[in-house]
Amino acid sequence: MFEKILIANRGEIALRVHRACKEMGISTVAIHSTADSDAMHVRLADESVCIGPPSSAQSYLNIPAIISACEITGAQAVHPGYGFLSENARFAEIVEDHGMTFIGPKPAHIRMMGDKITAKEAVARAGIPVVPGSDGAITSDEEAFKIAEKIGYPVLVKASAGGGGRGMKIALNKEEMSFALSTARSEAKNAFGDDTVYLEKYLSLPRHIEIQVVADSHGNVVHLGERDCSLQRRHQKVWEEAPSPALNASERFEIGSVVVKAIKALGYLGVGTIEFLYEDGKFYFIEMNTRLQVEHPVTEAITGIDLVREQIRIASGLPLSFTQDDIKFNGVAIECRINAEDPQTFAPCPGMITEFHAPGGLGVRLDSAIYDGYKIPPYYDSLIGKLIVHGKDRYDCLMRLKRALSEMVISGPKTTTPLFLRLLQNSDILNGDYNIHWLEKWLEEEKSGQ
Ligand code: MV4
Repeated sequence: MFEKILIANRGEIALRVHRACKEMGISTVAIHSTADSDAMHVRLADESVCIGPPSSAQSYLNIPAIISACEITGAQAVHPGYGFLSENARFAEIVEDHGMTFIGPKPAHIRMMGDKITAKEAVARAGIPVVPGSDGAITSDEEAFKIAEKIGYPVLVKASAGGGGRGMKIALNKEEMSFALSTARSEAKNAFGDDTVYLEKYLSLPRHIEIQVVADSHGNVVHLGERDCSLQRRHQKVWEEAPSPALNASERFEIGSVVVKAIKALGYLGVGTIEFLYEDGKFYFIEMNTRLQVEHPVTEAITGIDLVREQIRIASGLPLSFTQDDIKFNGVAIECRINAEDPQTFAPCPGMITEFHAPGGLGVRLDSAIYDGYKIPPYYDSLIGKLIVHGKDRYDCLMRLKRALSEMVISGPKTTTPLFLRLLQNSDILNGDYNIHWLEKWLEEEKSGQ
């Protein structure tokens, strides 16, 4: 087992990883920008290294500076958290080339899943159901027309280098196709330097349901059920829950078995998430994430598995500490992302936290790196905390969520907390009756005073 791990991240996820390390008797190295000298992840770590100025490009994305920090401190492994360098295959390779362990999947798998066409081809071959569409890249308008006629309009043009919704264009009919193709191409070229696009049947009102998997280096693969992440705004998740209100136990078993078989066939290692659109009782693969995800705690709540601990064990060559039969899904968990943003306009609100009181009690977890007097810097993501509540059933969980949100005090910058209290008054939310477009539609209606 590693004796020292460098945590190549900041904020709540750096704390999350630090906590797992400490419980395993591992010492931690924090890295930070000059804007984060007073950050909690720096205060808690056993050692810290300042790696550059505030901008992410010069600090948390600065590979030479991070490798130097590893060498100076003698860290044996690097945990990338989420975001930043977590899905950068080149970074994973460089870490390994310097004789250290990257706590994550093999670079080849990170690269494969980073390209959406390669990812879709690979998972389809491994038996995962995908959205009907083109076999790989679209090379001409004529080819696109042919495929669209076959699968039926509306269709979606997607960028292969994309993900997270960037470079996506819908075509409702043949007349809109050429324009959708050319704008998707030019957006993709601009954003990613790669104008490769592919075509999919457009699913109109699906849910976003993702399956958590864990795979060790001994050939063991286990799924930890699903998370429903349909409540999003501009491709940013806002509320996540497990299990999905839309699935029953046999559907869960069915998709879980398909995914486990595929992950084995792919020879995947580490934690991973397979994202699906779910419509009319059917699953359609869209993307695979090769990192620990923001919303991993809802899965931890209902399974009792510490996902970061498992990541570290897997990276050091140990087997999973459980089998599929050990996994029992217990109750319901919901996560609310607390952002330092105006709850109406979603404009970022950095600044000083003048008062902070964390909610607590049975079934309540707050993952956050804020404290009284902490000044939220303007340079990074606006996520300042995740409130995760767990209850014996969905009703219990919703009541507990309302209680915990009402207890929480964060003064100074505006936060998205009031948004969740309003959502909890909505019958669709209480019934679990929502899809990927529900939240934006509701926000639109609220704004116009309906
Ligand atoms: C889709 C889709 C409908 N049909 N693919 C958006 C981000 C990227 N991960 C995939 N996305 C979508 N792909 C087909 N064939 C609708 C979306 C989509 C979406 C997906 C998940 C969560 C929120 C979303 C919001 C808008 C569109």
